Amino acid sequence: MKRRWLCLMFFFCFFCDCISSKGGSPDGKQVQVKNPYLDTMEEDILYHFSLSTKTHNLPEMFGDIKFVCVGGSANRMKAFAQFMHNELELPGNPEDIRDICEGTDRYCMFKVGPVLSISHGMGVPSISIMLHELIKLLHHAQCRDVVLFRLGTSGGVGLAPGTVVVTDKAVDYSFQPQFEQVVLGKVITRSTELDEGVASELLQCSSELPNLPAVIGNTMCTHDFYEGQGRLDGALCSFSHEEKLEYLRKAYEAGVRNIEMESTVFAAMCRVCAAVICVTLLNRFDGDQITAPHDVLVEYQQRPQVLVSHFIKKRLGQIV
Ligand code: R2B
Ligand code: URA
Repeated sequence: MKRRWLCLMFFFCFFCDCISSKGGSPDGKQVQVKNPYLDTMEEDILYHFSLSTKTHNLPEMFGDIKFVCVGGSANRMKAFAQFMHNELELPGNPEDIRDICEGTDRYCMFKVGPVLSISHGMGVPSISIMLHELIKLLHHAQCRDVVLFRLGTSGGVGLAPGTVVVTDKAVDYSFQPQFEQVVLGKVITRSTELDEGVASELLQCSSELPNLPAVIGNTMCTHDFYEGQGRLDGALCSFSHEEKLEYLRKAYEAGVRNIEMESTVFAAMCRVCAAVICVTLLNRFDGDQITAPHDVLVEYQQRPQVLVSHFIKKRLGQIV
C-alpha cells in the first residue's frame, strides 16, 4: 500500500520542477522538495552542511530567508555576506559574521538578515550536492517566496571583459537548454530555463548603476575549464586553433555570451525562482589565459554582487 502511494508520488514528481511553488497560500510560495521519501524520514542529516533536522531548529534559524546567493569561492561568499550586512544597514559588526557550516570545510554559509550566502565550489558535482542540501534546508525551514541567485565568473564570448551576463538560458556543450544526469545507469534530461522576469529586473537594475555593463544572453555550462571550454592552454589539447574559433563562433550564433561550469544544474534544480549572474574575465575570441591584473579581477568579481545587492534592496523597498 505504502509502495503504491510512493509510486503515485513519483509519477506526480516527474511533471514538476525541483524547487516548486505551492501556490494559493496567503503567506506566499513555500519551497518544496520533489521526493516523497523525505516525508518518511525521522531525521534528515544535511551532511555536507553539518546540520540536521534533529540537532538544529531549521525554521528558527532560516525561516526568514528570502534571498539565497551562491557562488564558487568561500572567501567571495563571505565578502558578499559582509557587503550585504553593510548595504542592508544591519546592526552589529560585519567582521563578526560566522560560518554556519563551521563543522565542515566542504561549504561555507553566512546569514545576514533575509539573505543567505553560500559557497558551492567548482563544477556541476560540487554545486549539485550543495543544492540538494540547500533545497531541503529551505523546505525544512518552511521558507516562502525565496529567490536564488548564482553569482560567478565566466569566460566571455564576444564581450568585453568585465561585462556582466544575466543568463537567459543555461545551455550545455551542444547549446541545448538542458541538463543531463545519469540516474540508475540511464540519462535523464531536465530543462534549464530560468525566470525571465527576474532576469529582466536584474538588467533594469544594471542600468541604474554606474560602471555595470550588463547583457542578457545564454550561458554555456561545461564540465571542464580547459579542453571542455575549447582552451588551447591546458595540459592536454586535442584540437586546432581554427577548430576552437569555429566552436566559439557556433556558440555565439546560438546566443551564448559566456561560459562557466555550474549554470545548467543550478537552473535545472532551482529554475522557478532563480537567476544566474556571471561577470566575464576575458573575451575568449582574444585568448584563453586570464591576464587582467589582480585588482581589476577583484573589481570585476564585485559587479554581480553590486547588481544583486541593488536588486535585493529594491525588492525590500530600501530603494525606490
Ligand atoms: C567559473 O569559474 C570557475 C572556474 O575558474 C568555475 O567554478 C566557474 O563556473
Ligand atoms: N570561469 C570559467 O569557467 N571560464 C572562464 O573562462 C573564466 C572563468
